[in-house]
Amino acid sequence: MTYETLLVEQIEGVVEVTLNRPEKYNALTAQVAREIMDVCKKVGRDASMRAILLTGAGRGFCAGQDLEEVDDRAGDHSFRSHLLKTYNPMAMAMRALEKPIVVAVNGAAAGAGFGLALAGDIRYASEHAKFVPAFIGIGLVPDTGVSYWLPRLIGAGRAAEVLFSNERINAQQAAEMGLVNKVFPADSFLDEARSLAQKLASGPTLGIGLTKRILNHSLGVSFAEQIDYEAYLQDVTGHSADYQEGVTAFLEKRAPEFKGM
Ligand code: T3D
Repeated sequence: MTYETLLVEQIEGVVEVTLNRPEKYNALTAQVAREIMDVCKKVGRDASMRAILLTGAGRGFCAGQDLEEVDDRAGDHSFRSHLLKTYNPMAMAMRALEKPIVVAVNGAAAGAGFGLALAGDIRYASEHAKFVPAFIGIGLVPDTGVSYWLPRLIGAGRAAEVLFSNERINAQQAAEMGLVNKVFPADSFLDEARSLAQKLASGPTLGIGLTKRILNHSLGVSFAEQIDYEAYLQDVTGHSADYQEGVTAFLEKRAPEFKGM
């Protein structure tokens, strides 16, 4: 797969996506958003692609909107329309993809780049990672789902504090708050993230994908609706080859070989 702004490589079942504008801290443009959406579409359609690993080239993970690219902020520029065409569908494509997305946060994740990191499922951080809201620093409200995930991950009061004050969060603080799952030394963190992505890719990826769907569903419904939805999807996974293999392997006391179907 060839892209202008991304490096994309399939390694066994994992599609490794590297944001590749290092001189700009991998700042976002409409093209980057389009390319991420395209990767999600391809991965969604290809059974051999069972997980995504997303990271950034160079020192930054993603600095949010490329502030040098927007040339008509005054006048008729519609910020709303820009988001509806770019970062909203990008974040939706990542959430809707029923395959796991591991985000390896190598450096600064700012503004919409913070949202990009939060749109993945599991975040591993290098000790050099930092999360920078950035929006209020330039007088904007959050976008790309930051105002959705932040209160859910760190609590409403803490989210208000971080977003109002544009507080920079370092890797250790991010782990303590639950923004990232784990922090590793810079020289080993990518291997750790790769190893997690490979492990997920060789797991029961139908079940993982539907678990992602079930978690998404839980965010907007009552307890009664959620357990009803669990029962519905349990029926789907219960009739899968992976379920048969999982139970057979357990009874035969061997490791299961999941196919993701
Ligand atoms: O405006 C609209 O269209 C609305 C869209 C909104 C969506 C958003 O994402 S709003 C938020 C936009 N992002 C920001 O405001 C972040 C701005 N950048 C920073 O705050 C810092 O650069 C970082 C926290 C990301 C990193 O800090 P640090 O100290 O590690 O690095 P640095 O020296 O500030 O930046 C390194 C280089 O990246 C530098 O280039 P240079 O001087 O080496 O040539 C810097 O200009 C460049 N860079 C960083 N962020 C951006 C950027 N270039 C373009 N756009 C950026 N957003």
